[in-house]
Amino acid sequence: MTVDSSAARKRSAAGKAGTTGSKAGSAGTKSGATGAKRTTSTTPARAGAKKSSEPALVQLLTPEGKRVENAEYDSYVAGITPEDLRGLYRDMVLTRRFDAEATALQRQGELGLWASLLGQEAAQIGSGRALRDDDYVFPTYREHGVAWCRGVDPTNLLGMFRGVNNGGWDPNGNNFHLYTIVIGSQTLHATGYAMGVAKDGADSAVIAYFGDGASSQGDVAESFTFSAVYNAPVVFFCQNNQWAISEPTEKQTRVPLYQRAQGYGFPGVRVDGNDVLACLAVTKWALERARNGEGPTLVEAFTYRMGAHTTSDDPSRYRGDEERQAWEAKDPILRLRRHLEASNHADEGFFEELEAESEALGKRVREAVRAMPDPDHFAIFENVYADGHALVDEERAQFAAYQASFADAEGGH
Ligand SMILES: Cc1ncc(C[n+]2csc(CCOP(=O)(O)OP(=O)(O)O)c2C)c(N)n1
Ligand SMILES: [Mg+2]
Repeated sequence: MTVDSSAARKRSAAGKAGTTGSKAGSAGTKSGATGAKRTTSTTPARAGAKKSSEPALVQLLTPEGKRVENAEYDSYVAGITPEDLRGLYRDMVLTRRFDAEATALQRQGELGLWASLLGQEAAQIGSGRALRDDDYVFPTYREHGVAWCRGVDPTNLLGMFRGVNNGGWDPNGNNFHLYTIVIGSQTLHATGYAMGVAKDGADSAVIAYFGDGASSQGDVAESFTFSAVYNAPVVFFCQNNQWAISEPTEKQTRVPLYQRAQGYGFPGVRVDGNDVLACLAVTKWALERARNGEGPTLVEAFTYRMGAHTTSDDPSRYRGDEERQAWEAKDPILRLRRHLEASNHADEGFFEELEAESEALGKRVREAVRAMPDPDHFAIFENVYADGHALVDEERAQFAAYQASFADAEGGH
C-alpha cells in the first residue's frame, strides 16, 4: 500500500449508518444530511427546472453559463476564484485538443485504436480536480481528462493504443492506475484498494470510473456490496454517457442508475455531467464522505458521448443526429466559456493564449507518437511474476529460438 497519511480515519459503527444514507457519524456535516435526501428523493433538486417525472440532477451552471444556487453543494465550490475557473476551462480545452489529436493520429495510421472522451470533459475534469494527490484513481479506458488532472503526460496514454507498450505509465507515480479494458473490473480493484487504505488508517480516498454499460457487470454489483459492507472509502463515478457501444442506457437499467446505490445502502446522486462546477462539488462531497469514514458513494454523471465509441465504431448505425445536436447545446466547454465571459473572468487574450497552447500540445503529441520506439520483443515476459517463474523462462527461451530462426535474425533482441 503506497498511500501515506498520518491522520487516522474516523471509522465507526455510526459511519455504517450510511446504509440508510443518514448523517450519523458525519459530525453534523451537511453532506451526511444531504445523503439521506438524495438517496430517497425522487423529486427534482431545483423545483421547476425539470419535469417532475425526471430524477434529481445537481446543476450549478446552466447550459447558458448562468450560475444557479444550490443550497446543498454551493459550499463545496465556495472558495473558487476566477483563476480556478480559468484553470478548469484550460483543462477541458487542452484535454479536448489532445483527444482530437489522438483521433486524427488513429486515422493517419499512427494508432491502432482510440477511445475519445469528446463531450465528457466536464465530468472528468470536475471529478479529477476534486481529488487530492494522495487519493487513488482506477480508470476505465476513456479517462484521458482524469489522467491529465493527475499529471500523467498525455503522450504516455498513447503507447498502448499504438501497441508499443502494455500501459505506459507507473500507476504509483501519480496514483492513477493503468487503463482497464475489461469493463467494470476496476471497481473491484478500487474496492479492495480502498479496504486496504482503511486498514492503513489513512484518510485518503479512492475513486473508480466506469460507464453505464459497465453498471450491468457482476463485478460492479460485487464491488457495491463489498464496499458497503466494509464501509470502504471509495467513490463510484459512473459516467452515464447514454451508450454502451450501440446499446442505449434503457438496455442497462429500469431505474436511474444513481438510485441503484440505495439498494446497497449508500447514497447515490445524479449530477449534470456537462457542468464542471457541479461535478467538482459533488465529487468533493463524496470524497469527504469517504475520508470521514462514511463509506462509498455512487455519483452518476449524466453526460453524452459525442463521438464514436472508439475509432472502430460508426454511431450513425444506431443513433440519429438529432440526439447529438440536443447534447451539443449542453456542451461542457461552451457553457463555462459563456460563464467566464458573462462574469468578465476571462478576456480575449486568455482565449488566444490558450489556443496557442492547444496548438503546441497538438504538435508535441504528434511528434511524440511518431518517435515512439518499437517495443523490445522480450518485454512481454517482464513483470509477469515479481520473482520470475520457470514456465515464463521456458516460454522466453522458446521465443528467443523462434526469433533466431529467421534468416535476418540479429541474435535475438
Ligand atoms: C467484460 C467485458 N465485456 C465486454 C467488453 C466489450 N466492451 C468494450 S466497451 C463496452 C461498452 C462499455 O460501455 P460503458 O460501460 O457505457 O462505457 P463507455 O464505453 O460508454 O465509456 C463493451 C461491451 C469488455 N471490454 N469487457
Ligand atoms: Mg457508456
